[in-house]
Amino acid sequence: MAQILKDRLREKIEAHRPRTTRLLKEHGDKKIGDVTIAQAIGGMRGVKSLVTDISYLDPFEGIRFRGKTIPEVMAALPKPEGKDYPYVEGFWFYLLTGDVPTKEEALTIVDEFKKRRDVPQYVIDILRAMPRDSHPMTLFSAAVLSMQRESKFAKFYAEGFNKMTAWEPMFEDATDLIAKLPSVAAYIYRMKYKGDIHIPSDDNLDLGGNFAHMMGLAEPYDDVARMYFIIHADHESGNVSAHATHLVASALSDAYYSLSAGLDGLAGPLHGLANQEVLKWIQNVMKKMDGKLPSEEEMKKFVWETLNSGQVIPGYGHAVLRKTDPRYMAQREFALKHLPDDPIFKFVSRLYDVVPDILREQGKAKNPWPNVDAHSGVIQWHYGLKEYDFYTVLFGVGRAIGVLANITWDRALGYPIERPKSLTTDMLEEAAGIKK
Ligand code: CMX
Repeated sequence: MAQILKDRLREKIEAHRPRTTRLLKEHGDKKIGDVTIAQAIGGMRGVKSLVTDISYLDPFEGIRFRGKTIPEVMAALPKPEGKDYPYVEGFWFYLLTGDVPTKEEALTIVDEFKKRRDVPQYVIDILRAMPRDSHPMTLFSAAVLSMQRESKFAKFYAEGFNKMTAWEPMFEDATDLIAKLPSVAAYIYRMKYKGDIHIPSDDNLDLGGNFAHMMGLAEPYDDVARMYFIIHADHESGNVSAHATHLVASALSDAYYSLSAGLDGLAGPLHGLANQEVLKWIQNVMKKMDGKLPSEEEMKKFVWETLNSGQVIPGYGHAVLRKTDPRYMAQREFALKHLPDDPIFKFVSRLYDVVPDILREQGKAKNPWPNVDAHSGVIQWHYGLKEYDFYTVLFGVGRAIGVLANITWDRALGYPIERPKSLTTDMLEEAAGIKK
């Protein structure tokens, strides 16, 4: 058991519960916003109706994890010797508790994950039985769902549910899942793209290092993995993957059912799948240009062609952000340091030069700036991970950390089953005064 983390988490939960109880009992009728007809029809954009303390997304500043920006998180958390990015295991500790772990504490979680990372044989059998041309996200989500029989929460519920301690088996399931996901992802990758030749995990390595090793990718890919999983972990709870995970968990479904649902949402092209779409788009342009970097004028032409054909520019725009995504900037800084001359990086930079002005000129997108997905493929491609339909799985491994921290806390605070209210179009027309 991850005892240090579990004990710390218990302290935090016990200190936090009275805050939620008091808000509900004494201030439950205070308003935090009104809902407009546009919000009801338009995907509930901006409706304040979710609570999470794991991260907060400011439209202009971007994400803060437990109050810290991405650069602050990277600077504060303990790192493996000689590495630029922190232990993912320490980040899990931090997201759950809000406390920056010592290196010793982070290493306890490293050890804990090592004990839990083996994937049951039946999961491998299921993956092997699925058509080899299934999308990697389908394989990934199916693998997560297939492990549901391992759920400690489901067992706990079947044996008699206790609301006060329900977070404990949820935490156990979450820990099991985060430990296993890199092994599942690497298995899918090697099965699908690397001749079905697999690399066993190395017990001397942390999660990021071992993932790079199992993927067969050399240093500094270990640091790429650490950075990538951390920056993708959480983006408040209203985005599709986080919200889907939270929604399913609210029915007292366990972490396996919930995460699988979240991953299914992540696989949509307007959400996590955009990272593969960006690379696909760039490859198309590269083919048309015979590998040559387009001039600004030529690039503008390609962007307009995409818009005029009714498609979105993948990697640009956001439902909440109104400036360049700090997750984009974190990757851009990495690229400037490690791969400034990479031809695809130059493509991505040229896009950054032209797309915001074009989207402004088109006048539709509320945010013309790049999001995380505009940059993530370049670094993967540079280090040899060129199978871009795998990129969303990498996003999924990272996203799991945030959404599983969230649903552990959902259980701790006893959040109820989610059930917003629907209205009919007639009712909206009545509210608008169009119809009596
Ligand atoms: N290219 C072209 N048009 C865009 C656009 C883009 N990148 N972003 C938004 N628009 C359009 C929308 O399609 C919408 O058009 P309609 O009025 O014709 O329906 C209009 O601008 C208004 O949209 P919005 O309010 O600015 O954006 P939403 O909150 O509705 O959607 C998002 C947000 C991310 C889905 C959208 O910006 C988009 O489709 N971007 C491209 C896909 C992408 O990069 N997704 C990844 C987001 C990050 C992640 O979750 O991983």
